[in-house]
Amino acid sequence: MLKANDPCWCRSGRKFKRCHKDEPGLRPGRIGPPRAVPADIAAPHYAATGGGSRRGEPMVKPPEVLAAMRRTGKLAAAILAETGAAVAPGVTTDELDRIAHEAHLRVGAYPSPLNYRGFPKSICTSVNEVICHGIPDDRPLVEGDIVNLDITTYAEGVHGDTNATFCVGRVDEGSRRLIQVTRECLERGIAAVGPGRPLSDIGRAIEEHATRHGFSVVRTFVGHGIGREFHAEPSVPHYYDPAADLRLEPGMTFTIEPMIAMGDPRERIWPDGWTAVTVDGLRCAQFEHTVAVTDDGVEVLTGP
Ligand code: EYL
Ligand code: CO
Ligand code: CO
Repeated sequence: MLKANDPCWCRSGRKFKRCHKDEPGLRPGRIGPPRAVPADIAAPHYAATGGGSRRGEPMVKPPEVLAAMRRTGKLAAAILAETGAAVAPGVTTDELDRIAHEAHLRVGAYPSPLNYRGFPKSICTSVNEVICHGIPDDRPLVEGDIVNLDITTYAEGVHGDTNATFCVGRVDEGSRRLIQVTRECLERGIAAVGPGRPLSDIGRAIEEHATRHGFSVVRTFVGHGIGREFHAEPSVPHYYDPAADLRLEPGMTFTIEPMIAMGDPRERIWPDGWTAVTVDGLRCAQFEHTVAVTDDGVEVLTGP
């Protein structure tokens, strides 16, 4: 078992001292019942059916949708900060789900993941080698873990999607570097957004930074258009894809959400149908913002 502060360089440096491969690996915990949302909170269309997003959302949003997305994005950012502040050894991921769920209800918002394609909880919590879509359960966080909290908020008829990776107590140097490089990958992806630029500039910037630091980019899961629907066009790859030749236009809104792995970026899905873990059991980190293309650059809608 890796102890707090043990150096872990995995494949990312010359020293190969200890590795997260030595860890026992995460096991599924018990998942509690879905949390209730009062009837006076407006829910997205899929909340009643367990369906997914509908097609037909325009990529370029009208000003009133952008204005609503600005407000909903700020709600999502505040809920992420509040929930992240509760991350500590001994806290279960279901307790984090409860905190985020209640924060949504307090501001009259619906937690978008709840019953999206049948997802059973209000947020995604992805620990250590979980790439994304981890389901909150009764496992207490342990000192040395890393945990991503992914919050999507639905208010005023639009979604805001943001996530961040947090350290549980003291965390080894290799994981801290992974988290820092992943944060920088999101920043560089955002900096590559502007009117007239090809969408592929985003993935190019992210992949360059990740690989320069010896990490790899997850290819299966991508960023996505967002607005009145949770998931819409375009797809936003976090690696260089020459086929992503869409020219960005003012008013387009999408997420950038790079998942950066210490080792092999390929995934395996747990029998729950959701939890995506790295095939080699090495750790993965992620950060996400919802952004809008502006007349002269980019606006982060899920910023403070
Ligand atoms: C749905 C589709 C396999 C996404 C997010 C896509 C999941 C697994 C196929 C959250 C929850 C993206 O954008 C997201 N987070 O930032 N479900 C999601 N799916 C899905
Ligand atoms: Co998200
Ligand atoms: Co997203």
